[in-house]
Amino acid sequence: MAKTQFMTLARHIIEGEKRHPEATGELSRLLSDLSLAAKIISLEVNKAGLVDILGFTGNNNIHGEQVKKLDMFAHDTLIKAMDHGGHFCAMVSEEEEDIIHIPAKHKIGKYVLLFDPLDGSSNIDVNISIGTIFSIYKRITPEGQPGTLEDCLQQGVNQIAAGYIVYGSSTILVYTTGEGVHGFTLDPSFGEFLLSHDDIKIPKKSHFYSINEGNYLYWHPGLKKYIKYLQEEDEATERPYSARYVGSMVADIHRNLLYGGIYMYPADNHHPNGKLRLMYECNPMSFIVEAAGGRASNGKQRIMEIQPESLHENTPLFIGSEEDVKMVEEFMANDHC
Ligand code: P6P
Repeated sequence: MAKTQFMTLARHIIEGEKRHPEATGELSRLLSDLSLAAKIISLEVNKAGLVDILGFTGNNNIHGEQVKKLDMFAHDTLIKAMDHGGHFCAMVSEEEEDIIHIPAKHKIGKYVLLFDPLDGSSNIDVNISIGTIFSIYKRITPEGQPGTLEDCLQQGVNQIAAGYIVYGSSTILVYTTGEGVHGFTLDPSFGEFLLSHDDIKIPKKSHFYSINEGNYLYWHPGLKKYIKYLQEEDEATERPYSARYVGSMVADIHRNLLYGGIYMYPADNHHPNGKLRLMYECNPMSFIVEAAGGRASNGKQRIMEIQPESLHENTPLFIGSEEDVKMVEEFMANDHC
């Protein structure tokens, strides 16, 4: 694709679809609708400190976590932006226990959207980057009727598109349809996402690692040995690695995507299946990282090959530079517990 100035997200998606004669153009419309929601959320996130939407709603989400107003704003904004375009038969959000069905007055579409409206929201009040994550599948049940759990609980390998928006020093939307990973930076002066990171490739090996070392005592012995290995001095293997942990997975993985690195949220004594959610956090981020040449597993199995059993199930996650993820898998395999 010719690299031109002012390559907008909409144009990039359309040009990508031109390579597929069978494309209906629906995916480009769907992703454009999603980018509108991202602009609205970005506006609120970037002025959260100035208006009274900080602090807790006093409500808890289904995971018992206190919900910040901005979480619900992002959740509501995404639903309002996506429920009437005729794209979807069902949606799933971290903030909603059950499937979100399309209102009867709207056309039922052939896709399923799963999303985490605002990941890392505990960082909102301290001005640390947070993000929206989305995952898109084609339905597998007959068209024309409401989507079902079967449509939503598909393996990650079935995703047709995935992406995230990171609200940081700038707002960047990164997406993949499986043909490369592309980043677009929002120009707030005229409200367009412009291509800024074309065809991102994650370095095969890195010298950054991201993990909450406060949980060290609870880790698998092999993981303990791996982290200690990273902290040893060896110039040839660029050790010691640098520790980078934002407390916001989207921010950590975005950095690792560009610079190389491994992000880990393992199972531990407090989180027997890890903390992160398979369907709307780990699968989409895995689709993106693998499309950029990286690797994503639960320590033993490719994330995108896990057969989901429930909408909000957790999974351990090791994701990033291919050689780094392979190495931590080896350390844990060699130290059975
Ligand atoms: P901990 C945010 O709540 C999140 O889901 C990820 O974005 C982040 O990396 C992780 O949890 C932080 O969890 O237990 O290290 O505070």
